[in-house]
Amino acid sequence: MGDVGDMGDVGVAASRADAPTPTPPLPPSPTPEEADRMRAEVVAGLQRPQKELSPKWFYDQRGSELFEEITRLPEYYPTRSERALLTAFAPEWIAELRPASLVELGAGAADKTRILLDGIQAASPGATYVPVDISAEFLESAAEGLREDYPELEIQPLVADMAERIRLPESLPRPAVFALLGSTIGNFRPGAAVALLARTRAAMRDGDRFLLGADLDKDVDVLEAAYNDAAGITAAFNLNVLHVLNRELDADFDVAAFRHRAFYDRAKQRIEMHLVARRPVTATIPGAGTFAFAEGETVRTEISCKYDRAMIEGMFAGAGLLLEGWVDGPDHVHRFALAVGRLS
Ligand code: AVI
Repeated sequence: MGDVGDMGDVGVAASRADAPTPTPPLPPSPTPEEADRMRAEVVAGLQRPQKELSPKWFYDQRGSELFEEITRLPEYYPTRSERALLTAFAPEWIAELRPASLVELGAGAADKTRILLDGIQAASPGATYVPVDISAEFLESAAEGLREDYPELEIQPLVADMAERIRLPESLPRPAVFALLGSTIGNFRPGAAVALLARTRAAMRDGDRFLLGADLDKDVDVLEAAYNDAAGITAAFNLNVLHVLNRELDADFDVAAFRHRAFYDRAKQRIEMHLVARRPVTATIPGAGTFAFAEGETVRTEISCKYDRAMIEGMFAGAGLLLEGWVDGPDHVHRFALAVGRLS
């Protein structure tokens, strides 16, 4: 019980997704072992035919701030769409279900979390909230604020990386809602997404529910605008990964030699974000070597999958979950979905 297990290539990206906090945490400097692991992962990605970097490296303090800005951009509809759906549907659903606990994977100080907590405090005073995040600092500051605002709730933050094993409290009160919001799931490849769901399912018992927030396939212009905002915040967020590598690995990426590119791959139903070399350029990572980028060559930094109901149902089935509930909206142009699963 309580073992959500390895979740593959998810990392910090998933744990922070759509969980903007008023004062993003200062991530601790990596230990030598963490730096070694990061170097090895970065090198493996840069040696692939399509060079790749994990989106988990986006989220240092600056990256977290930029992501928070993204969620408020006029073009970036997912946060607003999900909030509208949660506001419309979560209170009644929670009042009926009366969960004794909420486990939020990728914890939130965000207002979407508060929509759920408002409902839970009203329906089940004394319920437990387990926010799960990789950053102890983030969790502590978020938990402090929440304890003041939700005195009726038992708040038990859990520091864990969704990419690693997550051990839930043995005594987690049931029924529990396991929530994965913000379309965090979209940053996983399909196999890893099903693995994440399956491992979450392994922590669930009869009567528990899984609440997924997932972005939906839609008009390409709407999608591409969301990842190519006019203010250039997403571009800065994308390029920030190079600053992270320079700082954490003492690398010498010339950030100005790269530009942001995001496009929708309709066949794969996913946004891809890349960094494009503006000119031939090399970057050295001490202890790992020198990497050459031809002019126009790209490094893929993120995928963001966009689903339809059948895809979510299929992923749930692959993970041993039954799709019990579905709402989408709030309008046709900015469609997002909340999907509810239970053990099948
Ligand atoms: C965190 N994640 C769900 C965001 C997304 O939309 O895939 C990350 C993001 N990347 C660019 N803009 C937002």
